[in-house]
Amino acid sequence: MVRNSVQGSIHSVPRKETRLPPLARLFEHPHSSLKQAERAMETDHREWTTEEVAALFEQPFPDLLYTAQTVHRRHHDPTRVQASTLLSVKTGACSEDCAYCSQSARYETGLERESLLDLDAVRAAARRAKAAGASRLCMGAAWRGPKERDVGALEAMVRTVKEEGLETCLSAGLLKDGQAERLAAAGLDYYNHNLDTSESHYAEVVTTRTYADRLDTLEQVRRAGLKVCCGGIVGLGESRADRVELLKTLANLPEPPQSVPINRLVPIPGTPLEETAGVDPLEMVRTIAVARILMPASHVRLSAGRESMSDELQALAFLAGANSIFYGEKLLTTPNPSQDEDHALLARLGMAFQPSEPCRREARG
Ligand code: SAM
Ligand code: DTB
Ligand code: SF4
Repeated sequence: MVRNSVQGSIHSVPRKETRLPPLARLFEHPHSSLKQAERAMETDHREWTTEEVAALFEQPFPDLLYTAQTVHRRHHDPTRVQASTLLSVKTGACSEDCAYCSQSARYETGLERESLLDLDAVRAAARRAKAAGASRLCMGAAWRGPKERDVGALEAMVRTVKEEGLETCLSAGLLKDGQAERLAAAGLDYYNHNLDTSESHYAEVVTTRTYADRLDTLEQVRRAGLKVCCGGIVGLGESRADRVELLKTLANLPEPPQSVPINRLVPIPGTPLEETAGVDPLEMVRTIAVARILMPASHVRLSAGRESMSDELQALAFLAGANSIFYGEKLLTTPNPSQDEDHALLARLGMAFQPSEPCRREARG
C-alpha cells in the first residue's frame, strides 16, 4: 500500500474511520438537520415545530455549521456581505420601557435626546454611507410608534435617501392603520421591527406593549408590500428554549422576514439589563446557524454587539450563515467597529460587500 508520507510519519497506525462522512451521517440521523433543511427548501414555506428547531440547536457544533453552510451556499454567495448603515433620526426620550435600551426615558443612561433630524442631515448621512460602500440606510427613531403628524417627515426622509441611490429601511416602532402603505408609497424598501425574544420571555423585557402588538405591525408591513426586517437580541437573560421559540416564530411567519438581524445585547449602564450575564459567544453562532437553516433565502445580519467580538468570532458567524452587517462606526447610540476595521476583516477573509440588489445564485455544491 502506498502511504501518504505525512500520515506515515505522524500516525504510525493508520487512523481508523470511526464516523461516516458528515453528509451521509446527517441523512441517517432521525432528526437530521440537513434532511429538515432539504424539506424546508422543497416547499415554499413549512411550519417548523419547537422540537425540530431545538434539535437543530442541539446538534454537535461541526454538524450544525456544516448544515448551515450547505444551506447558505444553495442560496447565497458565501463571500458576499450586505452592508447597512444606521442613522438615528430621533434619539432618546422614548416612552417605552424596553429593559435593554439606552433611549428609554425611564432609565438614567446619560443619553442626550435629539429631536427629528432635518433633511439636510439625512441627505449628508446617506451620501457618506453610500460613499463608504453601504447599500442601505437604516433609519431608527426612538418612538413607541410614529404619530400621524410624523409620517410626512418620515416620507420625506425616505425620498431623500432614495434620491441618493441607497435602499431604505426604517425602524420607528408600532404602526397604525395606513402608515405602512404611506411609507411604501414614498419608496421605503424595508421596515425593521424586532420581536426581540420569545413570547414567553417578552414581558420580562418590555411591559409597555405586547408581543401581539409587534406581530400586528409586522402583518401590516407585509400587507403593504414592504420587505420585513425582523429579528431579536441574544443575551436578554433568556434561555435557549426562548431562542428556539423566537427563531421558530420568525420562520413560521406568513413569509419569513427578508432580513433577520441577530443582535447581541450591548449592555447599557443605567438600564435594568446592565449587569445581565453574557451568553456564550458560540451560542450566538449557533443562533445564527439555526436562523440560516430555518430561513434559507433571508439575509441574516450579524447586528449589534460586533464591537465586542473578535475577528475570529465574526468569521465563525459568517461561516454559520450571517451575510449582512451594520457598517459604520456608530449603531444608533453605541459604537460599532470602524469602517477600516471592517475592510481589514473582510480582506482577511477574502470577502467583500454585496451591491444593492440581493445576490442570489445557484449552489456551489
Ligand atoms: N423604537 C423602535 C422600536 O423599538 O421598534 C425602533 C428603534 S429600536 C432601538 C430597534 C431595535 O434595536 C430594538 O428592537 C432592539 O432589537 C435593538 N436594540 C436596541 N437597543 C439594543 C441594545 N442595547 N443591544 C442590542 N440591541 C438593541
Ligand atoms: C436592529 O436589529 N438593530 C439595530 C436596528 N435594528 C435598528 C439597532 C441596534 C441598536 C444597538 C444599541 C444602540 O446603538 O443604541
Ligand atoms: Fe423606545 Fe425602541 Fe428603545 Fe424600546 S427599543 S425604548 S421602543 S427606542
